[in-house]
Amino acid sequence: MAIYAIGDIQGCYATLEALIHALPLQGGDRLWLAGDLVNRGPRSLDVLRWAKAQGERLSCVLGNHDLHLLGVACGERSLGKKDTLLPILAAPDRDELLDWLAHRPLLHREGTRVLVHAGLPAWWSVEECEAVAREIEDRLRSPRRGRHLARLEMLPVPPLWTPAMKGRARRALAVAAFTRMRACRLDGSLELAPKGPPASFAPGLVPWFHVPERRWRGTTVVCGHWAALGLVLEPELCALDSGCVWGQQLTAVRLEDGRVWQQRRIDP
Ligand SMILES: [Mn+2]
Repeated sequence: MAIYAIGDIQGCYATLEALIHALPLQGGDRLWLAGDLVNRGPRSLDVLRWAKAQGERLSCVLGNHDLHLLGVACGERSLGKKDTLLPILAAPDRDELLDWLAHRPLLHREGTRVLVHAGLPAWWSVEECEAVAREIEDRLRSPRRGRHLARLEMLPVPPLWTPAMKGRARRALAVAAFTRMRACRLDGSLELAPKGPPASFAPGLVPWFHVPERRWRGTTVVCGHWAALGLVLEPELCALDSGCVWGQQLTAVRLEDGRVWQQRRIDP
């Protein structure tokens, strides 16, 4: 039984189909998706329908674009010029799809492996990350999802967690870390602006997974979100966003042996 982890699909359904077709999937094998199933690419609706139909063999986490879709659908956020979410919002099965999406976790853990869209903040252990993820997920599944989403999106988030930080501020910071983080200062505090590769960072900034005192050590983090970073496989990191939606590759990695499959974007 193998787990195939796939990076940010962002509506590139034809590319996803081709990649899945190339995988030597056998009965009992499973799929992990690193989030951002939707937006920017042309066929987000097909991606959502496909993912929902996979049932128990698929585990996927929420990315920033998935949260944006949920926010737009309940009227708490506006569509941006580059968004390609209208076919979902107009679909006859939109409510089932959005409800399925809202029930995806922010963080999925199996043993020493964690699936999360952007990464884990240095200041929490894996167990602490899981606990705050569960708090947020409960709120996303409640009838007042829109209100909770609006509160989570309140910016600016404080960049660094302290034990005095509880409740909504702690949850907003956790969502920023789990779904948007790339660069951190050496103390682990978030710097959300830089989007480029680590080599372009200002002095004093490091990738989130290289903060020296990271409490989640001992875990392999499977993630996406950072196209400019590209595919990175390290003992504690499996970073999967290889820029499919930007005309590059959609990547799958078999977690058991690190074997890689890639499919160049074929969506128009
Ligand atoms: Mn993302």
